[in-house]
Amino acid sequence: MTIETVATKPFSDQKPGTSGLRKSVPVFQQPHYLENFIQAIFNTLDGIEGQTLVVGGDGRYYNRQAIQTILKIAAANGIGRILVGTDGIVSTPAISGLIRENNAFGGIVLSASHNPGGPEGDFGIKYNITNGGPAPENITDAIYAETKVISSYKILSGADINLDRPGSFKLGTMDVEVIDGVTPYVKMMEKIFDFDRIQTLLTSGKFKMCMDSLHAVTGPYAYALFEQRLGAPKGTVLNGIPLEDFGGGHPDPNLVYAHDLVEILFGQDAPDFGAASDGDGDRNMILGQNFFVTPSDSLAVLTANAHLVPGYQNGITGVARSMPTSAAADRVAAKLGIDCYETPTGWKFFGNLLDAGKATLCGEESFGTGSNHIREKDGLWAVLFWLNILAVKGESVEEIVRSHWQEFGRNFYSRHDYEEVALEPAKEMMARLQKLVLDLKGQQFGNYEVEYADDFSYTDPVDGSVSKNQGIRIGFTDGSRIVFRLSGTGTKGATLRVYLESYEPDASKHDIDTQKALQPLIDLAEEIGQIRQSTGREQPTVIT
Ligand code: VG1
Ligand code: CO
Repeated sequence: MTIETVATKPFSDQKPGTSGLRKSVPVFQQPHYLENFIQAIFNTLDGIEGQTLVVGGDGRYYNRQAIQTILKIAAANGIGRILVGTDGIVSTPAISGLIRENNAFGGIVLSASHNPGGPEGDFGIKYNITNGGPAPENITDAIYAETKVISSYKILSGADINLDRPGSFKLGTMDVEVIDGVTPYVKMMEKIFDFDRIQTLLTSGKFKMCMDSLHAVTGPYAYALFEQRLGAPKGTVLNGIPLEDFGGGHPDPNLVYAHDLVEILFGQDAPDFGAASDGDGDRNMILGQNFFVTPSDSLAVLTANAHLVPGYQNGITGVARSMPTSAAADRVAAKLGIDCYETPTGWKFFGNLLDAGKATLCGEESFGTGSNHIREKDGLWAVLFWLNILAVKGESVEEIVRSHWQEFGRNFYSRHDYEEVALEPAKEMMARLQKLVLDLKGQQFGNYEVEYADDFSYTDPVDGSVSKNQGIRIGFTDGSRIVFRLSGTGTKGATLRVYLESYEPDASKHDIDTQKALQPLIDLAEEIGQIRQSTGREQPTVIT
């Protein structure tokens, strides 16, 4: 085996977004495209020679080929050891756990998460650091700078490694260990949750659950956890076999893309509990019988009930949520007397808070929840957390959420997405809003008075780093909010996200339909944002 040095030219579009570099598969398949980015990662990281890395992906199309290439580039760059999942498949939360347990230097996560897969679908790469979490902006910026000047990469010539089953191999001087990614994850969950109580619930004959893995990465984990370890009947896990194109679906666990599960939970003889996860297993959707739990409410409910879970029974130090996530968790934090942090969108911003012990639980409105057990959001962890609460409380999902609203008030919340709209008008719209917010404070719109308006800027309380331009926030004196931001994970045109929130303390009004309750704010968002004109769309593509 010899090390080749291959001459290359930079690509101008390798800037990582909210969660790594995401592009369509044909873009990644261009000669040198993947190689450049991987070499740029290795060029950027000091002291990586001789170290251990964890590599795995969500199993989507191009996962296997990409892993073989990454292994050969790693070997040529003097990496000491690589742990890679069987078939190259490991969920994002499981990789985060493996990096931590094995004291690895970092990891390479191959996923475009909730974006569709297949030959014309999307692919993605993300670098995770020693704490198991996504690289912070100073590192992703440095990697991007490197991609703009790269002139060569190193690669080992040689045969592919057999990833079909666990085993140990040598690639040049580098050790490659093909490992089972599922068992360590199940063990980690056993340490956090009360498996005995959950098992009693799932085998009682009085409680039925459905877990839809959407033909993505969590299938093997869900079978091992729910059907094997916890005794739920066969058939509990739906779409549990990972497919390269996710069966042609959109592996995004929301009311639109997980519609089969939604139909089951809102149909006749519906199960008591339903859940779904996304392409790489870090997102979750929680449903009760005829009931949808918004991710923002889910974070608040988990925070309020954390003491019921063995892993958090001694209390939690704080909670963190991304800026567009509703303030439901803030109300719980205030009552518990713990800190609540508001960060920009993207899990990488939670890493420092978790490392410093400032936050124990974190969440995003985009169906992401997690804790200090790893440094990624964790879909199945959230499902187990809900099961643990249900097992202890003996109430239904709906009862738990309704009594939560009674106690804390209800934050009506919805996100309107305008997917794949033209880029330039979307950018112009944001530029216009950036100017507009400068003097919105104090202005009156009908019944609403603007309390604050800005382009969100975040100063990390641990390392002092500043992240600007993280989305337009317009907050009103009654606790309502409108947020506008452009997605950093889409791969075609622009995706505009409009986040709407209002607060209702009066329990007699908690039954109003969410879109109706938010209608005045939806109208106001149109008035201020001129969304129709900027997007050329009459309606959002996805409402959650
Ligand atoms: C979206 C979500 C964000 C999430 C990110 C990655 O980003 O809004 O909350 O962290 O996806 O999720 P954006 O920039 O498109 O709004 V995942 O499941 O890719 O790891
Ligand atoms: Co994901």
